[in-house]
Amino acid sequence: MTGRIVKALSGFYYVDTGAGGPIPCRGRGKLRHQKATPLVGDRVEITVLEDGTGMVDAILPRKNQFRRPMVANIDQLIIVASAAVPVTDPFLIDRMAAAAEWKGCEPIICFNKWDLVRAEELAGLYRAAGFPTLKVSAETGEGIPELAAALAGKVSAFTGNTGVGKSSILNAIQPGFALRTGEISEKLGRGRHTTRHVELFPVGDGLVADTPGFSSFDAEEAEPIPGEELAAAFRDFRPYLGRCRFQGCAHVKERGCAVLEAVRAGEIAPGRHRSYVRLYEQSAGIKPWEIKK
Ligand SMILES: Nc1nc2c(ncn2[C@@H]2O[C@H](COP(=O)(O)OP(=O)(O)OP(=O)(O)O)[C@@H](O)[C@H]2O)c(=O)[nH]1
Ligand SMILES: [Mg+2]
Ligand SMILES: [Zn+2]
Repeated sequence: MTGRIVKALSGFYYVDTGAGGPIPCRGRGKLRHQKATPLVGDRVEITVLEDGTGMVDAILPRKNQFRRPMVANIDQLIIVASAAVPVTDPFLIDRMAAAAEWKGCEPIICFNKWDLVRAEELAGLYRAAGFPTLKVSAETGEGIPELAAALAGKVSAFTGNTGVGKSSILNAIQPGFALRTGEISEKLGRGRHTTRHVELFPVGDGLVADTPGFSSFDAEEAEPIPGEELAAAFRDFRPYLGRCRFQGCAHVKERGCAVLEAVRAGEIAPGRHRSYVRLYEQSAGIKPWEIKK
């Protein structure tokens, strides 16, 4: 039988085969020998045993895979951001958007807590950069129908710093989920990790993964993108690529750089370019085996 892993917890992979509930499965030893770790979102072949549990025999080829969050075969990454506590560092948005783009996954920027802070300027910046941008409030329900419409027919994953309201948004879309959400620790300005595992939920004819948020401590732990492929993962840079004076221009501080010219002309937001430079500098330290599309 084939199915999709919808949850991975305590050594079991829960496989949805489309009939009945998800089947708890163990991984076969040979997967370990192939160093293949099944991920939530993986399409897998399983054998169902007499006791109703199963074995994962093989992982079918992936469209893409992420380590932050740990998911595979994602069509859309919903980057949840907040301009209220805990405030999202735009660098995190840029990093996740570039990773999604590079892996062939559509980034959607979703500003939550719109009832508390209407971050029009920031949202406008991302809209101008060419991203689908949503403004929602899990509290009042504002923008939730638009988000639900964007999820239709796709496999999506929520990501964002802990406490931005990923689980709250899912509950707003479908109150029946009753996912646990956590109070923000005001003193620290960041949430505790409330969601502790990745799980895919059906929403209409789509699937959405709730994921644990990242904290400020692992903000530097990136999805590594090779430096020479980074500029193409910034969709607002693309119109200028190939127009620099020097071939192989890094778009950092080179003379005659068309990207830098566009920043000076106000066509590319300076903050987006700063994020690019920060990721470009990090890319120098990437080991080849860390790179996984
Ligand atoms: N005012 C307001 N509060 C919100 C909104 N969305 C979430 N919250 C609150 O923010 C806190 C954190 O929400 P969660 O849904 O647990 O955040 P999360 O992103 O799932 O966090 P992790 O699971 O730790 O990654 C809770 O106290 C929510 O009630 C919103 O749109 N408006
Ligand atoms: Mg959560
Ligand atoms: Zn350049």
